[in-house]
This record gives sequence, structure tokens and C-alpha cells, in this order.
Amino acid sequence: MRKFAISDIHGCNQTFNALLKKIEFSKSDQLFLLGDYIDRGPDSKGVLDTIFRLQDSGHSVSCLKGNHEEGLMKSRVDKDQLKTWCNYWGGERTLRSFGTNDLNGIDRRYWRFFEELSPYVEVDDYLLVHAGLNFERKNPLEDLHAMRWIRSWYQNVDYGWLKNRVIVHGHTPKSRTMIETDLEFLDTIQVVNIDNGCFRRDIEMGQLCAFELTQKKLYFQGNIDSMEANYT
Ligand SMILES: [Mn+2]
Repeated sequence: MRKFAISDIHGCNQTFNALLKKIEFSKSDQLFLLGDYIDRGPDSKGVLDTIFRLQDSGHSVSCLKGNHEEGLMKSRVDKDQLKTWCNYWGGERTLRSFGTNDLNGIDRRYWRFFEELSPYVEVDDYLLVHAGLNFERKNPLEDLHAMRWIRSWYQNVDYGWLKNRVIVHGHTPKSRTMIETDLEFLDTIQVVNIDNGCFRRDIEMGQLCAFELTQKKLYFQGNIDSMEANYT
């Protein structure tokens, strides 16, 4: 059985579907999505509908929570957060994909999906998480907030605690070359960031990445969604 991890799809539904096709994702495989399904790209609703379609048709898809899902959920009860989410996180485009300009226009099924997202998952010798782990805590698995937000944490990895496990995460866009280098040294560093900044146009970015856990293989799909000039 193949086990894939994909992170930071950010509303790029066509790219997501093209990547699934490229890896020939089937019912005998497992898919782990590491969060940030929404915002920035053109079709956040479409990404969620793709996930529902896969799950409804008997595919194994497990979903983690990213900081963008947290931002959307907080926007329901916090007006300042709503402003930040809409104006700076690409939330306005997310609402547009739902054909609404109001959070109440988002159907219950999507809210239920957001509420049920896991903070992290352990599978085989892998720890899958959106952003990373806070190794300044005695038990990094107790800091759920850090799992969605943390950056620059590699220097703190406690290998005594981690043992033989490998952390797979996204959240901080990284060049393709750096992702491939991480993989080359995976046995030593035990961490791989699979976020290639799908929505970004920087050199060496702009692809959606899938990591197959068993074979330790990377797959890349260039962005084929129609991105607006202002894509941040
Ligand atoms: Mn993120």
C-alpha cells in the first residue's frame, strides 16, 4: 500500500487533481493531507469538494488542520480575525469560491470538516504535522498551536525524543532543490518539508508536491490553476 502526504494546496484544485492523477491515487492507497486547503488560490471550495468526493467514493484520506483553517474558524467569532483573514490571508477569494461574501454562506458540511481536522497523525515511523513541532516543550505533542504555526524549529529537534521517527510537514514554502536535498539526507535529519509554495511564482517554487512514505519518493505537479496577478 502506498501512503502519500500532500500539504498546502491553498485553493489550487486543478493542480491538486492533476497531482492525484500523476500519482495514480487509488482506493488501495492512503492519502494524508497536511492542512492549508484554503486561501490564496482560486478554488478553495473545489479542493474541499475533491476531498469529499474521494472520501465518499471509498478512498482513504486523512486530513490535518493548518493555520489557514484555524484562521477561518476563528473568523466566525472574532471580527478582527475576519478582517485579517479576508484582507491578508486570501480569505476573500475563499469566500468567492463558495459564491458568497459572508461566512454564513458556507455550508455546514464544510464547517464540520474543519472541526474534525486532526492536529497531527502518526503512521509507521512518520509523524505528520502541518507546520512542525515545538521541541522546547518536554512533550512536543502537547503544543497543538505550534503544530499549525511554528517556523524555524529544526535547530531544536530532540533526537532522543524523536527516536527513529521522521517528521513530514509543510507551512513554510521551500525550493524544490531544498526539498530534494532534505530527502537525500532524510536518514540523518529525520525531517522533510514538502511545501513547494504551490501558489507562488518564485523561481524553484509553484509546484504541488506529494511524498510517498514507503518508497520515500517525491512527485511534483506544476501549478495549472488560473492564478490572479495578486496571488498573496
Ligand atoms: Mn500554513
